[in-house]
Amino acid sequence: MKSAVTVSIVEQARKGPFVFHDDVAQGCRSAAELGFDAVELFAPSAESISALPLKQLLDQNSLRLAAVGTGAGMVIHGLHLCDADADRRTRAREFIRDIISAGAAFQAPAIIGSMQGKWDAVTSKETALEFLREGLNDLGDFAASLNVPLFYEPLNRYETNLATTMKEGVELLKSLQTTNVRLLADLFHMNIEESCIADGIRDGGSYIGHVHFVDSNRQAAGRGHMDFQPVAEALQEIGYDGYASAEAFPIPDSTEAARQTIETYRRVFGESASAWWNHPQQGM
Ligand code: LER
Ligand code: MN
Repeated sequence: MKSAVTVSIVEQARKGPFVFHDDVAQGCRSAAELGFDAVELFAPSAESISALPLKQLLDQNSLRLAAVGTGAGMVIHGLHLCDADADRRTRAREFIRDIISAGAAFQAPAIIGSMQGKWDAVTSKETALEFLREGLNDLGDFAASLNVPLFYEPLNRYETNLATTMKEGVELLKSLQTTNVRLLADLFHMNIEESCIADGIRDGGSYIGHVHFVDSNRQAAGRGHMDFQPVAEALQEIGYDGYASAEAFPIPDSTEAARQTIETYRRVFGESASAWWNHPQQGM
């Protein structure tokens, strides 16, 4: 298990659930000071990632890049993979493809969350799922060619109507030709959609490649009413060894949200748990 914290440089997402905003250098410094292993970056475009002195900032702070978000394609351009318009679907894919490349330069997988889109009055559920599968197959194989997985994130019902639970996510992944797509388990979405969050983690099992570590109210872990102990146990049970990445509002401020996250992370995935994760054979 490794810890990560989100940094957004998307102006239009200034009110979004990201711990650090606007300044990647400051975000990296704070993340390193608090002892995070990595940062997760939400950027307006692939070009804006390439324009950053990211390698230098990561190296200076001994951080890794955990993942890169693609949601700016939706937030800024209104693009998504299920658009009824074929040209806009192509543009959505190109936007994601470029971010996959930018992330892969740092061995960081890209995340498809809001870019998955929704079905609606124009595009039926079956057609939307077909579009989504086409997109995931294409982008999953492209990511494989760059030696990174691609993360697909089930979202709550207010943000998508395609896959909202881990079980539906697994079904979707099983229906793909590509085997390079992994699930992102976001605890905030799971708190809304799963009957039991720990069972949802078990449903996702070995398909889970990334975790958004956040509380029930989208605030930093420890500031809501989520019981993290069963979640940690379920993650241990499935042998999860990816990132727990804080995708939370900067409440009361960025530094305090990050500090509370890492404190909760250490409490629930404490010493013995990390030893288990580092040496799973001893715990089995
Ligand atoms: C993206 O990771 C996500 O969880 C969205 O709900 C953020 O708005
Ligand atoms: Mn998320």
